[in-house]
Amino acid sequence: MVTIQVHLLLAYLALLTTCRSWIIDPGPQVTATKGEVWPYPQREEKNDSYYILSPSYFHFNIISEYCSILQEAKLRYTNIILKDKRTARKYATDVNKAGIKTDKFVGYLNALDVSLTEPCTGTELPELYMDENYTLTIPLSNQKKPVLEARSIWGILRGLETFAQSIYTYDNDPNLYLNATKIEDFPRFPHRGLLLDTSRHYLAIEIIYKQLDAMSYNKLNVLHWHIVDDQSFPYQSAAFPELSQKGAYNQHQIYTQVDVRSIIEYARLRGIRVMVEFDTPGHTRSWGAGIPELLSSCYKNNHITKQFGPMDPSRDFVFSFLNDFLSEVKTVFPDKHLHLGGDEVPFDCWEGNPDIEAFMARLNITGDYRALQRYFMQRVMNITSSKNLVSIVWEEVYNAGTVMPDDAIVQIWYSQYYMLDQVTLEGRRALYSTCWYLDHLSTGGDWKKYYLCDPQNFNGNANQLKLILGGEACMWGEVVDSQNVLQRTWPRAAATAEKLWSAYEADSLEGAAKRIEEHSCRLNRRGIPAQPANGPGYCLS
Ligand code: CP6
Repeated sequence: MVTIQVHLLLAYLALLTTCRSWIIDPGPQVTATKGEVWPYPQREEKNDSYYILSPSYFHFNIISEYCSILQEAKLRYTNIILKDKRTARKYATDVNKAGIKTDKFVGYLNALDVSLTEPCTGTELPELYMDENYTLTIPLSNQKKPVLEARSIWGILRGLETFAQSIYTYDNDPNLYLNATKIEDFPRFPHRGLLLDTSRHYLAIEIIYKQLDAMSYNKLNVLHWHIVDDQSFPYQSAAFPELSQKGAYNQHQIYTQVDVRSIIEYARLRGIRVMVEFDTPGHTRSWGAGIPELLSSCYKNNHITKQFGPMDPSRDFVFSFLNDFLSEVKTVFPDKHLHLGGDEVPFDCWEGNPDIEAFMARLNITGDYRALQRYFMQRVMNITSSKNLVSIVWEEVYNAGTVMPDDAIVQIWYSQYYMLDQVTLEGRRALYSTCWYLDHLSTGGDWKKYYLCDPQNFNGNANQLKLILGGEACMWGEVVDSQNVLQRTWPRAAATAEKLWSAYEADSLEGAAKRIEEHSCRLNRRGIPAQPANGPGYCLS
């Protein structure tokens, strides 16, 4: 009896203590790190010794020849570092119980040498497989100079981001701090993308700029611009202006040639490729507003209806139009890759259309709509190849058994890892997105489910693994517009960014939670309205 009472008392006390800690210690769910880098660098030797970086003296010292991308980056990062003072929570490791600083003060850091070891003209374009390696050395002794070194301008850009993220400060402290470190960094995958959809909702140019800023803060390097779709055609074509005149939601929500070029240039200066997608033959209803002959008419009980389906493969006009249209696209979008879509092709409007049925009979494929789908995509890919562009297609094109150019890339969006195995076993390159759909919401802190995904989680040999170019976080536009797209993208896409940049076993969920807590606040300070990364907590502005 007595023992039972003792047990009850102990249980009661335990409960009381737990409740008390809930009541009197309502701290953040996850404590943020201080000056940690996101995405996590490949190799880092960090030290407790720290420098003080005085805002009135600090400057970048460029010890290479003139390069305009570098000059512009210097201005941006000078702004970020000096105007955007870090505030991080004070840490027990900084002071011992007597309140004395235990970390070692190395000295004042007034300059970072920036050394680009190979020439840069300032006109270069970011591309697949570009060199993004860099080393950042903040030495243990102030006898040696701190230096950021890279062979290419893209590596310098990534290194400047790392340097800026490493700086921290304290509440009410005018100084900036930086720990001694040696970082040797490079990306795990060459293609690290974010898909934005500007058809379901128009995204203001300023919002696209913010997305590009945020991408550069996460070392993402491809903007997959799903620019048009069924719902609207906001791309203003120079050769076919009727497409946006009739197909855009309205004439305010369009991207002019100047807008598109500005976005591409803004991205280029940050080492980000713009890979545009013109999805065909499905997802094209808005094209029909301007040029109705492109689409197949739907039939019901042998009668034509007012409905339109995918592009009409039976008309030569469709392919000669696409040839002309894609010629323009190639002059506007300088990337060597063109995304042709090819996803979710509905057959119901090809079925019963007498012209299409007759055409299929001529091809000897009566009743085989998949064969017609293959025919369409093959002809479009012949057009892209003839323009020396590399095709990227959604996985349906591959699954339909389409004969593709050897260099065509397959983007997987609904199949699991086994499809990566299948595609790469043929020696074909692949991108993965299945696990990174940002329009799928779950409860707070859902970055973790994105963090647990790895595009090399299949039993492939070394050659297969090399064919995985990376992946993309997809922010489809049905339920996001300029008002909420940034909040919904960040910091969730940051999880994808780290999986695609950092080493296979970069960090635990626990470690990542602390760093993403800091990173999300960092994005806020830099003007990106990222939502809270974890549970309850706070940012110091
Ligand atoms: N739009 C286009 C979409 C989607 C695809 N293509 C999509 C499909 C399913 C989900 C999310 C997005 N909205 N053109 C598929 C690649 Cl769950």
